[in-house]
Amino acid sequence: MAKRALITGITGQDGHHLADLLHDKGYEVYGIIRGQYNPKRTLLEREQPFIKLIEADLTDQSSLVRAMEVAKPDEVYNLAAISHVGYSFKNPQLTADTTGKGVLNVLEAIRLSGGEKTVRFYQASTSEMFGGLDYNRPGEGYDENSLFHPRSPYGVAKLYGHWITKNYRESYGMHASCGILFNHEGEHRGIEFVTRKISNAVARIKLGKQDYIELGNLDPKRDWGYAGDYVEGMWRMLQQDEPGDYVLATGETHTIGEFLDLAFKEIGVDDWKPYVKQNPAFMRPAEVDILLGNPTKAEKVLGWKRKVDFPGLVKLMVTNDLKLEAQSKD
Ligand code: NAP
Ligand code: G4F
Repeated sequence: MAKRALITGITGQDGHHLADLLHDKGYEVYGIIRGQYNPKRTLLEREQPFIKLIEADLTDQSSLVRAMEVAKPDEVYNLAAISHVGYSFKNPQLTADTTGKGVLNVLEAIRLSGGEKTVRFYQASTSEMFGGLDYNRPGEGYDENSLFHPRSPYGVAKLYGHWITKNYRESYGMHASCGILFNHEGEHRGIEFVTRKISNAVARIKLGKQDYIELGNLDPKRDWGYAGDYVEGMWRMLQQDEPGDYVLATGETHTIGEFLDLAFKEIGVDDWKPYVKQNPAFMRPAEVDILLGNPTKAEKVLGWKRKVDFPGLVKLMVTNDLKLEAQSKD
């Protein structure tokens, strides 16, 4: 019998990669889609017709119970969230309801539908929970035992999701695991995130469709990996006999300036400064200055290792956007 997986956040970047991975492994894949008209539905139905879509919303408990009853999953991957840090400052309550309490709604839906002893659960925790402020482990990076100090409504909401998942593991013996994932990017990354915003703008500048790009703070450093590598780690967490928490990261950190260097070099531009303007609108009330992860536990226990390195990631993203922009008229 094929295993069955239910993915929340199916229209997002990680949902796309994870659905492909599970489909390739022979799973029956169910995905939760929200809204009475979701513009991403058509694309999803065209590119990934194997996904069985269920209309539900993370803020509507009854819709999640129904999703559990329809999908009857062996594994639930909770990827849905308000995931943009800047947006979370402007919509903090929506972020708390979705990114925080939404996790509780999924866990309760599993229990209410009788799955607490049989269903395996993955929670999308994040390096944003560390916050960068207490960074005191030079060269080592944050690991599963590091202190949390979230710096945004998003990070705070994710910390609730992280702890309620651990609480359900300890209270009800659920096979519930948290992946503390550092930034991961790629061809399916939303245009609102800095890496894709840059790769898209670089492609448009090369094709004469755009003159410059407006960005916020260029100093922060991130541990950037490739999303396709990270969904493999999510799956491996749920194949363990025991649930647990794992950091997935590359162990390298780079500034946005370094991303710009490599991205513009892809189109033959050595100095990007004439093409970049700073706009305070893209700055945040509080910033996470540096993120660097230590994936030793995941490497040892899960046998997980990232495959795509930083230059490879930038190249992949710019190449993809050059192709897409060459095909589109606007
Ligand atoms: P993403 O592209 O922003 O996708 C977010 C998904 O959540 C979308 O499918 C969105 O659906 C869905 N969603 C939002 N509100 C919802 C609601 N009320 N009910 C149901 N679905 C809802 O995020 P991602 O990059 O794939 O990340 C996946 C998860 O990992 C997120 O939880 C994120 O916070 C976490 N994470 C990401 C990273 C990273 O670097 N990518 C790192 C650590 C953790 P719509 O299409 O309808 O908006
Ligand atoms: O690309 P970002 O928006 O990603 P951020 O804030 O690191 O969050 C992402 O990674 C987290 C894991 O650590 C996830 F949990 C979260 O869901 C999301 O996927 O911003 C990266 C950096 C920030 O320091 C931001 O201030 O880039 C800086 N930045 C500078 N200019 C910008 C811009 N970010 C965006 N989005 N847009 C700009 O114009």
